[in-house]
Amino acid sequence: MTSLVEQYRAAGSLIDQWSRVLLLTHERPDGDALGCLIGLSRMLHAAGKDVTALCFGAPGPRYAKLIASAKLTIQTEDSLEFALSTQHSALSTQLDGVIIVDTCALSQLTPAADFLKSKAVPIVAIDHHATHDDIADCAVIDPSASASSLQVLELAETMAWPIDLETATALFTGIATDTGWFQFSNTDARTLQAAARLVECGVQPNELYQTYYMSDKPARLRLLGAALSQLELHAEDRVAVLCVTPDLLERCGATRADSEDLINEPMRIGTVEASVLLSSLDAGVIKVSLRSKRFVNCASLAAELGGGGHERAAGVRIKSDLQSVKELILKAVIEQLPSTEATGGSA
Ligand SMILES: [Mn+2]
Repeated sequence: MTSLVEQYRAAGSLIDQWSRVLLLTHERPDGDALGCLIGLSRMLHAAGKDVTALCFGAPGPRYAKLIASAKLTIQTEDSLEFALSTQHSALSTQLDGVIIVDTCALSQLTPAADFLKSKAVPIVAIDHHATHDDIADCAVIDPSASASSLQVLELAETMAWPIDLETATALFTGIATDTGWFQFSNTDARTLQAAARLVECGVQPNELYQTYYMSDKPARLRLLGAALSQLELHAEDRVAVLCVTPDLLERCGATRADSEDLINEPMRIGTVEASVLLSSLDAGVIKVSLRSKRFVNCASLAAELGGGGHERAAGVRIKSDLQSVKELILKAVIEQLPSTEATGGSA
């Protein structure tokens, strides 16, 4: 078993040899995905490398300032889609390596899946998810890390890559958002110590909090209110279900990005053990997000249905109608709950 430091050194040494690097992360990138993408691309750019960071899907509006401050052009998939889908060998002549961050699952990298499977270019993966595919030549997979941005920070420190304020801000963003601003169960000493090192670099946590959580547009709050007004509680109020449909988004003048973190709201209810968010996407696909407090293993539940994630937070996409998916997920979640007598709950 190689130590974490040795794994970082192996990944870092490989990256150090590359001059043209493509950075990839999961579809619909969150704060951690963007933190890794922006942090890594700044550090590699500063080292004189030619870096392309590719986002599949637009980042949430709250991260506009982070992306702008990083002076980074995050390309959308359109610009490279043709190359990823059809020109693997041509792309391999333009790239020395690919770094995948905050995922290592082909199902979350659909537009690049064929390219990655072609093994045309060496792949490094930095990920903290329990479920992953065997696609990387060199992988640092660490489910005990609260965020991939924490892994990127540790990688940078291991390799002595300089970390400037914007890089530190990006990595702090990733760590803070993946831990629910240091509230979730993944917030450990390693996380807080890493956050402290980033604050020593000049990061201003309060300013970032204002930017990310106190800068919502009215449409987002309208969506929150509308979704919560239809909140369903099942199994003695222990399972909460929220649904976001295109119709609801339209009524609120909101976009899908506005539903980020919506799933955490029902967790405020004392009795709620698990929260389920069902979002209907195009082409009859339902995106299922899962969160749990203690008993429900979201990762295994999602994995059984073809998705993945962490024990307390996971997701899966299912091609079916909303009602069928709701019934399927509710049954699976409730099966994992202990009897109410065992938890001391009232019947
Ligand atoms: Mn993450």
